[in-house]
Amino acid sequence: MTQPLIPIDQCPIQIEDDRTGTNVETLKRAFADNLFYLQGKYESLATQDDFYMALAYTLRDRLLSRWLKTTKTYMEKDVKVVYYLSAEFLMGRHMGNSLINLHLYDRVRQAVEESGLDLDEILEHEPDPGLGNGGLGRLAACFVDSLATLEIPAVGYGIRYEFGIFTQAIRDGWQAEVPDKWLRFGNPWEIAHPDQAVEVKLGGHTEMYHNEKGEYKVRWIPANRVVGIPYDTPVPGYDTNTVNPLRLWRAEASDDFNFDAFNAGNYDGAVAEKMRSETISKVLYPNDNTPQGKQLRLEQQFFFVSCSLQDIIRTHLLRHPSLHNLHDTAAIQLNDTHPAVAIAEMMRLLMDEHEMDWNTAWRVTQKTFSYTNHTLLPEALEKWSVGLFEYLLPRHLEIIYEINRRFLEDVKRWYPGDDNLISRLSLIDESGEKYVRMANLACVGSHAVNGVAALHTQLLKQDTLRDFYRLWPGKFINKTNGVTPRRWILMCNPKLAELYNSKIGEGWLKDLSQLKQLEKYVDDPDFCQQWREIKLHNKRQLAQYIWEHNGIEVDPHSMFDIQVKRIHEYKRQHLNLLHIIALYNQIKQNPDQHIVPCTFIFGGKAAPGYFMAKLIIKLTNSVADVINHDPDVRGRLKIVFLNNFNVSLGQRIYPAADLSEQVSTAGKEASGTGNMKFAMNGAMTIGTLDGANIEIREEAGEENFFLFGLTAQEVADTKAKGYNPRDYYSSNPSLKAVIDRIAAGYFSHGDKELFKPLVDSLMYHDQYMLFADYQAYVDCHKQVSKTYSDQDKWTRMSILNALRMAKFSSDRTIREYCNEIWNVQPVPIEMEEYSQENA
Ligand code: BZD
Repeated sequence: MTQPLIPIDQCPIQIEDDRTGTNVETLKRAFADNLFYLQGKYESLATQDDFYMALAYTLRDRLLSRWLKTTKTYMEKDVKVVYYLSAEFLMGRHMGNSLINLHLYDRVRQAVEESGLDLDEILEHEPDPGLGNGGLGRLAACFVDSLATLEIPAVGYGIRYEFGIFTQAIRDGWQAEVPDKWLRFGNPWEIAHPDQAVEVKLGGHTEMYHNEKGEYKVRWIPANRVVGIPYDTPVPGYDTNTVNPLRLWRAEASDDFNFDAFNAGNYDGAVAEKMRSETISKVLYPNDNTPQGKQLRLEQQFFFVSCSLQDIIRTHLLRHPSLHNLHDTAAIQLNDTHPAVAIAEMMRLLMDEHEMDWNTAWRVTQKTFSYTNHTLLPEALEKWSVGLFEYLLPRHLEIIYEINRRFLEDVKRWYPGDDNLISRLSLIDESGEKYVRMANLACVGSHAVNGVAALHTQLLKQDTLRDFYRLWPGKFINKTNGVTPRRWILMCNPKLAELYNSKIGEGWLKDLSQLKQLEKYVDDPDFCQQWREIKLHNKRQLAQYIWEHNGIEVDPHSMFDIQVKRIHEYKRQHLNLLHIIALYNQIKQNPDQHIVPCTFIFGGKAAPGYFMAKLIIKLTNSVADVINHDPDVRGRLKIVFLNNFNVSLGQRIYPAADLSEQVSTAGKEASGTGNMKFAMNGAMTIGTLDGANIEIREEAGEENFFLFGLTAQEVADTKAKGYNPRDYYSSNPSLKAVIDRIAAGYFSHGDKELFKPLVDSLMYHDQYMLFADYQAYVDCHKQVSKTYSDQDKWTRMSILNALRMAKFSSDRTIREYCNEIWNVQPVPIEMEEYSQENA
């Protein structure tokens, strides 16, 4: 007699087999098995990529039982889920993270070594998935790590770009962009789910019709349809069973569309159309803080938003008969305005596809959404031309007009006669060509709006979103950013983590405030000695990397003064350069004077179309060329531009820094998160009162922070009075000498034209007020040098910085979002008992 079939999810799970077992022998067997059966290679012919792939599958297998159990638990318990919508997730490499979060580092290392291989080499073989530009995308990655670690039901929704952020090469000192083919060898971490594909409409027109109840309804007749295929990547929590999905959508042409064209005999046309559809998820736009206004970008935004909302609604309807209570099962976060079209798409789905009336749909939408703003730069606020919007999303434009009409009616009632207020609040900018203002849409459609550092939120309330704050003060809330201590301490600085573990155990990894217990060691000579040795070790490793990649020899005992981040005028990499040139001028005047040996390290990508940012890179390399080779300098100053700054390079850099450069014009950097990574790894900060620097200084203690420069208020006041950079130039001989040297072609083989645009921009505009802050910066650096010369004092300050950064764990940030915005609770995942061996 045949056995009755047991439903698959009720099958007793075999907990110790070649796909789940975690003893060294099993791991070795699984690794060999994957090499043979998945890579199709004998060990003798396998490449490093094969080994990497085989090991990645070995780890993914070990995540799967927890992953499936997590999904099943969420369904059964019908929990509220956080949906984090972000056009970017800058995840960094997965393998090291999985090893850490599965607690498998040591055993896998042993298994790999006993197989005659080197784990570090294999780890280096993983491509760094660059599906983001910078801070905003990396923040999303830290957030999904913390969500899983805190056992919060969550899904990250985004785009599976075939090409991530370009690889940066440096040719003749200039940035060159090389495409990033990160999927070339396949991606072992993701699982595609074509069964859950969804259709997305684009273009066309709308029409009215009567439904069966005799009501007027609108339907959208699209000109084109594309299909979104979801690819899921596991996001494991640290020291929990929770494994949440990161669900990224890939665009594919819809079959019936091609079929029609094909049947009509238009084969070329069908293929061309197919390719056009598929370009939607081809490439990440490499601009940060400068919107592009390109049709394809709007298509990308709408594509992933529509896929994600349809998926969220499908999930809800599996457990609930209607969408009236969607906000009880879903909290949707908009990571900047890139997904803000979701407000209109949700309204459309609820009304046109699920028969909800306007008022109910609007209530549900507002209760479901919340919005994070990441920028104060006015030019970076996204707006889409009404013409383009209408062409691509005709139904959404109608809905936005209707939201606007109702919203402005309310405003007129609340503030009668204030026409200026109306035109500022309107979702449509009508000052010239008409635009849809995405930040306004996001504010109106959300129940919470947050900035990403205290000052940033305050400035949003005061300036950028002032009028909305006046209407709804209760909507605005600050959520200071954070970063995950798993990747940004444990993974990147294992020796520091080991020191912490040896004193207080591993609890700090989930509760960073435990590091405060270590403050009692700040005067303990042994501890301080170990601290210095760890820093020196990390600096030696970076020096080795610099030698191998740049051919520059740097002294690990010199001060490592580092600025790594996107290249942008407001971030003022060129202020750093002005200071370096000032030091050089001093040496040229008096080659024998004492200066503290210093290695200045830069890294960061410029948007390909941002000429001034690219010129700053060229100037950095040109200054490096001259100074590094000048015999008068005698190696006391070295300048290094590390190309292709990305997450994995960051992991080498932050732990090796003595000094972290956070020198943006006050009021311009929303938060910064690199500043947090540096400080957590024991770097001192030289910085302005901008973004989260202010809070870092508060936490570290003001005596442990090198502060300089105008405040945001002073910047505004100085501008208002009429700022003239030439006054600073003429009255400051040091500044004049620096600028004159650049202008004279000293760093450009006598070519006076090369850096003229940069010099002129400073002399005649200086929008970011480098000249106003120059002297304060140079003076502050003198303090830094003096302090660095007293190694005991420096060590003490470094230790206190690192130990006092608990506030900047993204776990703290996420707890606040959970309690104050999302209203979600942890849901622990119970696993069946593991065998003794795994315990
Ligand atoms: O977001 C950054 C801000 O500049 C930082 O101050 C802040 O710390 C982080 C995280 O909140 N913004 C971005 O990184 N923005 C982008 O990358 C971006 C990308 C595309 C379009 C516009 C901006």
